[in-house]
Amino acid sequence: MAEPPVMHYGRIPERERARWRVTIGGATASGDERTFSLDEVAELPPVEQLCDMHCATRWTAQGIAWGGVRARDLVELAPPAPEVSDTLVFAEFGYAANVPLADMLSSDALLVTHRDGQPLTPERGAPLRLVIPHLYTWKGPKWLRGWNYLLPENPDRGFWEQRGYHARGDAWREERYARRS
Ligand SMILES: Nc1nc2c(c(=O)[nH]1)N[C@H]1C(S)=C(S)[C@@H](COP(=O)(O)O)O[C@H]1N2
Ligand SMILES: [Mo]
Repeated sequence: MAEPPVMHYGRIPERERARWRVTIGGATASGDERTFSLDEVAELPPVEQLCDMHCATRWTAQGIAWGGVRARDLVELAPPAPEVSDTLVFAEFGYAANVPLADMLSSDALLVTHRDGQPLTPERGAPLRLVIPHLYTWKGPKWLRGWNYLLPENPDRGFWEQRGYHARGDAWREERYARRS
C-alpha cells in the first residue's frame, strides 16, 4: 500500500507551532512537570527512519520515512521516578495511549516532525506525533502534547485501552485486545 488512510477520532488541531508545548508529568524523578517548546524538542539529535505502520484494524503501510528525534532523548531531559514502568502519552483533544516505558526508550521510538522528507501535514499529526514501529499505530498519537509517567498502581488508561485494547500492543505478537474472549 502506498499511502495509508488518514485515521483518527475527532478534530484536527490548528494551534500555531510557536504556541505548541510538550508537557512531561506524572511520576517524574524530580516530582515536577517539565514543559518543552517545539524549538527545544528540535534541538535534540535528528533521526530518520524508514518503517512500516501496522493498524490494529489490519492494514499495514510499508516504507514510510519518518524524521524527528528520539523519544528517549526527551525522557532523558525529564526522567521518570525509578519505579515507573508505563506512560500515558496524550494528544490534543484528549486522545491518549498507554505505552510501556521500555518502548518509549527503544531506539526506534521517534517524536516525528517530518514524513517522507516534508513537514507533517495537519491530518498526519503536525506539529508532532509519536511513532513506535513495532507497536500498533494506535500507540502513536498524532498532535502529541506530552506524556505522564505512571506508577504501577496508577489505572490511567488511553482511548483504546479503555475500550479493551492491549496495554502493550506489539504488532508482531498481534496484541490487539487485553483479553481473548
Ligand atoms: N490524536 C490521535 N492520534 C492517533 C489516532 C487518533 O484517533 N487520534 N488514531 C491512531 C490510529 S488507530 C492510527 S491507525 C493512526 C493513523 O495514522 P495516519 O492517519 O497517519 O494513517 O493514527 C493513530 N494516532
Ligand atoms: Mo489504527
